[in-house]
Amino acid sequence: MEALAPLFFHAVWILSFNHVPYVSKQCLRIVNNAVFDCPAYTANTLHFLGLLVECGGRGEQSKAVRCDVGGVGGPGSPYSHKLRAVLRYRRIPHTWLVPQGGFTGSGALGADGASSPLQQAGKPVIPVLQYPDGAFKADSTPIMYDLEALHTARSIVPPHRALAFMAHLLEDIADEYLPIPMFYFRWTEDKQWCARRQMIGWNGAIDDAQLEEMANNFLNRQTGQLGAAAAMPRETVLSNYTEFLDALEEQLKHSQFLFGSRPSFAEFGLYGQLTQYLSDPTLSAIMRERYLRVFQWIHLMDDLSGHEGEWAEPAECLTSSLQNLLASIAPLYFAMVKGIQTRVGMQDLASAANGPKYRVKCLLALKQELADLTTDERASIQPLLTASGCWDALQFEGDEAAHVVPITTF
Ligand SMILES: N[C@@H](CCC(=O)N[C@@H](CS)C(=O)NCC(=O)O)C(=O)O
Repeated sequence: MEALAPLFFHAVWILSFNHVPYVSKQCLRIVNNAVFDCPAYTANTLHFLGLLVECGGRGEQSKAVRCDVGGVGGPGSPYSHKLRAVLRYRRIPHTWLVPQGGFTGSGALGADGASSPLQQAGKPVIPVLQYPDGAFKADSTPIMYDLEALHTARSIVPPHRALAFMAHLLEDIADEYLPIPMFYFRWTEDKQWCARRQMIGWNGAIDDAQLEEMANNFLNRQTGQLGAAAAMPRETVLSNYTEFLDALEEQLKHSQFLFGSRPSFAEFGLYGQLTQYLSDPTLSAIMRERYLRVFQWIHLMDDLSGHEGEWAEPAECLTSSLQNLLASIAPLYFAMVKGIQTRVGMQDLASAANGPKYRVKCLLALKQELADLTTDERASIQPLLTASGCWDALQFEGDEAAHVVPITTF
C-alpha cells in the first residue's frame, strides 16, 4: 500500500471560496481505487470536501500515521477555523461539524441540546476535537501540538528551535490579542449583523421571529463579555487594526509564509483571527478596499491540503518585514497581558481555558519557552525580538517563573 500510495493519493485540489470546484474523471477514478485501500480516510475526505488529497507530503507518505479526528466548531469562532485549516493542511482525516441547534444564543455552549455533541464533549469552549481514542479535547494550541505527535507528516513547527519559538509567539499573539479589534466592532456597531449571522450559523433554517429572539439573547450575552475593550476609542482600535494589516500586506509582497514556503503555527494563528476580520462588516470593508493581498491570503490559508513547501534557514526569514509584522501587534499584546496580570494575578492559572487568566498563563509559558532555548538559539532571534518590542517583555520578572504551568488540552 505504501509503495502505491503516491499513485492512489495523487494530489488534486481545487478549492477556494471564489473558485468553481472541478474534479476530473481521472481524479474520481483514483478516488474509487483509493476507497479500496484506505476506506475511512477517503470516505472522511470525500464527506467533508468532496475532493481528493494525499495522505502525506511528497516523500513523506511512509511517515504519515492514521489519525482520524472529529472537530466541533462554531460559525464565528476564529479558533475553530484555525484548527480546521491545520487539519486540512496536515492531511489529517477528519470530519467537521457545527452542531445545528446546539446553541441558541444564551447560556453555555451546547446547553440547549442534550444530544448536542457540544454537550457530550462537555467543554466550556470551542473548538473541541475528538481524538482517535474517542476522547474529546479542547484548547486549540495544545491540540495542535498533540497533532504533531499523532501525525508526523507535514509538521507546522519549524525545525529550528528558535524559529519554532517565533512561530508559537506569533500564534499566541494572534490568538490572544487579535480578537480585540474584532470583538470591539463585532459587539458595538456591527452587533446586529454579527449576532444574526452567528445564530443562523448555529441554527440553520429558522424564521424571523426565532432569529430575532436568539440574536437578542446572544447580543446580551456577548456585549457583556466585551469588558474594558468597549471603552477604547474607535480611532485607536481602527489604527491598531490598519497598522497590523499594513505590515501583513507588506510581508505578503515578499512571501506568503513566514518561515519558508510552508505554513507554521504562526500563519494558522493569524488566519484563524483573519477569518473573522474578513466576515464582520466594518473590518471586512476596510480589508476589501485596502488590503487585497491579505484578503486573498485568507482564502489561500483556508485549504492548503495540496500545498508543498520547504522550511527556510533563520537568516532567510528573520527579515525586516517579519520584524514589522511583529512590531505591529506585539507591544499591544504585551501591554494588554501585563495590565491583565496586574489585575488578576498569577494564582489558579492551570484551569483557565480562555479569557484573562488564560492570557497570563500563555505569556508565562512563552517566557519559559524562550528561557529554555540554548544561548545560541536565543542570540539568533534576540535582535529581531528587541527591535520589535518583544525581548524585554519576554523575560521573567519577580517570581513569575514559579507560576509557569504547562498549556495542555483538557
Ligand atoms: N484557548 C481556546 C480558546 C477558545 C475560545 O475562546 N473559544 C470561544 C469561541 S471563539 C468560546 O468557546 N467561548 C466560550 C463561550 O462563548 O461560551 C482555544 O484556543 O481553543
